[in-house]
Amino acid sequence: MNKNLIQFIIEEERHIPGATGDFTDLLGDITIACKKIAHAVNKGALIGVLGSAGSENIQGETQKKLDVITNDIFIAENEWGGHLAAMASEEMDEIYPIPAKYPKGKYLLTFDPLDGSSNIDVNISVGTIFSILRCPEGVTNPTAADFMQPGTKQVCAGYALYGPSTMLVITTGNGVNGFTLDNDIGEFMLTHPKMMIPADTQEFAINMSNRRYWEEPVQRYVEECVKGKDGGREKNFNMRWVASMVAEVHRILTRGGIFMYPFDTKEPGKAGKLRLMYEANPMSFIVEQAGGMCSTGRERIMELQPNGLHQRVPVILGSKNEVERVVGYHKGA
Ligand code: P6P
Repeated sequence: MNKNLIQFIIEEERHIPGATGDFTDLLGDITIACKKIAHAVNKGALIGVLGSAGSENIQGETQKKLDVITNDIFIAENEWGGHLAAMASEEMDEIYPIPAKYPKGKYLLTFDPLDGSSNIDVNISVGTIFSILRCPEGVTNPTAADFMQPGTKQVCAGYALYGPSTMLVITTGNGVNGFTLDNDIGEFMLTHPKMMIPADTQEFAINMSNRRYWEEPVQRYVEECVKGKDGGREKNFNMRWVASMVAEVHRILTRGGIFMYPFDTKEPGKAGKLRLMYEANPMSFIVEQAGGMCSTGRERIMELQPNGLHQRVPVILGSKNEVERVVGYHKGA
């Protein structure tokens, strides 16, 4: 019989000295939020949640109604439990301190409540990404500065993928495990234990329309993939681009691949498109725990010292041997 997520976490927790069950309860609250988001995403037009909210987030991106709805769901499910001191979201300019009427806890939560939301109106898979940090010792009223911890400090990272199946994939630093939502009983069941990324791949994912803005090492790598055996590589490659990072990462966890949203000169002052705190770092923790590699092209993403809640970074992640090749091209440039 497949284990459900909470049973799996409780059994994991027994290996963690001093574990109090606080983390397990927090993950339970996050899981309920993901189930509620899955329901809203699945109902879509039937309950009038598609289309634009008529507002913009701090990124200057038009918010979809579901961006706002899913952010509200994450806040409502996680603010009352007493496990968090504060939260931060792609959809909120500032951090969200836990209201005084609720007890505060020892964790900080960052999340992108609906990643890939530009796909929601065209019924393509979207996801939720979350990351759990420890609130610094003795800090009861955290500020944004208390969130500025490198990815190596993450206690847990996970994503929910709202696709043909709704899945939850998490790591607490002891490998990566995938759970599928059984709608008949409303539980996430362990279906993909110990997920590992093959070290080699013949599939790359990048938004080719940005090609003229990339740096030379990325231009070289992608050109070689496109040429395949005719360009010096030992194999031919296939290309994918879903424009939903959660779907790309899940495909790579399942069958290998390399995903790149590299540095580009498209918009001056933007180091890349993806955000460090609630996209690049949680996905890096998951990918590294599954034997993959994550780099900006020049540095390991999880070692970056954050300097802002909504800081953007270049992201090159996936099958270790291919990411190492791209990093090598950067070194040689
Ligand atoms: P583009 C979604 O908006 C996102 O943050 C990632 O999920 C996705 O990989 C990327 O942006 C898509 O960007 O420029 O191709 O639309």
